[in-house]
Amino acid sequence: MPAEFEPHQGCIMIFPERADSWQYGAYAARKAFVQVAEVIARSEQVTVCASAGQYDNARAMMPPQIRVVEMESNDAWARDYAPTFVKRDNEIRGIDWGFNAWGGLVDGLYFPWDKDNAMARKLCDLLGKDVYDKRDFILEGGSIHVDGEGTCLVTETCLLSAGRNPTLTKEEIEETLRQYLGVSTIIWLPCGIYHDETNEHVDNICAFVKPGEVVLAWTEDQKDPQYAMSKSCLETLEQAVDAKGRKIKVHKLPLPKPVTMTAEECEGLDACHDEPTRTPGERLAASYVNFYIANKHVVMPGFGDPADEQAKEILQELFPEREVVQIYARDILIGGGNIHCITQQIPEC
Ligand code: KQY
Repeated sequence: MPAEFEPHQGCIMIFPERADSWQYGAYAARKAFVQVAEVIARSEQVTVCASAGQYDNARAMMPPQIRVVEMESNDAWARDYAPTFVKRDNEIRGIDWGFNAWGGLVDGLYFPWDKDNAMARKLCDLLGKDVYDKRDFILEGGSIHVDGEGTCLVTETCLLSAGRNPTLTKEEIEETLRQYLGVSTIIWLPCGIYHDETNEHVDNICAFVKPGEVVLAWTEDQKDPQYAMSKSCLETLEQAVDAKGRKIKVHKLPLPKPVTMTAEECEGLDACHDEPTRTPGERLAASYVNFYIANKHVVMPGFGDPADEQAKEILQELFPEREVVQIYARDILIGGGNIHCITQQIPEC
């Protein structure tokens, strides 16, 4: 699997609409998705999937250079159910993993998820890519990060969760990642971001910025439960050696102050499974690590926090060849993820 910082053919996104994920009919979220798509489309082809009911609206809202296709989904997390693209014999192929809404009937986030689960194959057909069928293994794209040189980062909380692949041992899970992603070294971070409802996807806590170097979400506030979580990840990374035998260089990326749901935002969300989707004061899994590396830009979230600027400066230093663009992403975060979670790159051959 090529790293995200390698050249892309394009990027896949999905137009948001479900009323229990996106407040007030997803109007604000859609505007944020359009901004993300527009920045990415400055340097690579963006394809946006929209339901039949939202196709006209998506086409009208998205700038003309963005391709909009009709494809049904249950929600809008392209990172997690668009194919994971890998390269073999100078050909790009897609992996169709099993998807069960982040934990199925154990601790999944909605039901059903059948349309999401069908997307990877449809997208491979649309893009003319061969597909590896691995639907007997539950994996979301946001739960893996690779360096393109044989190393994969994951979290134990997610990949070993009871709702994913409970019949497989850690070694068997590693073997599947080795076989399908072409990696030889898997670095298991113990956890991710506090209150991350995906069982703490790695793409919210830690990401490669180049081979041998990562950014790690960090807080200096020892009273914050995130402090011990980030510290345990740092300790793992300090002990780790990547597939090429390198020690990992860790760049700390500050976290914003805790971001919590307002009563007004909660009122704008439909219930899910007869229960409130979110409650006032609930902490969201805000992190600047959830950025997308496009061919000429890094698209990162902002939260209206004093740390926005500092996080942007750090990323700009780490990506001197790309322009870092920060997009106010609270309306994406309310859905449960961020810019990395709503995008999936298609690597160049
Ligand atoms: O990859 C993600 N972070 C998506 C989470 C979706 C949660 C559904 N509310």
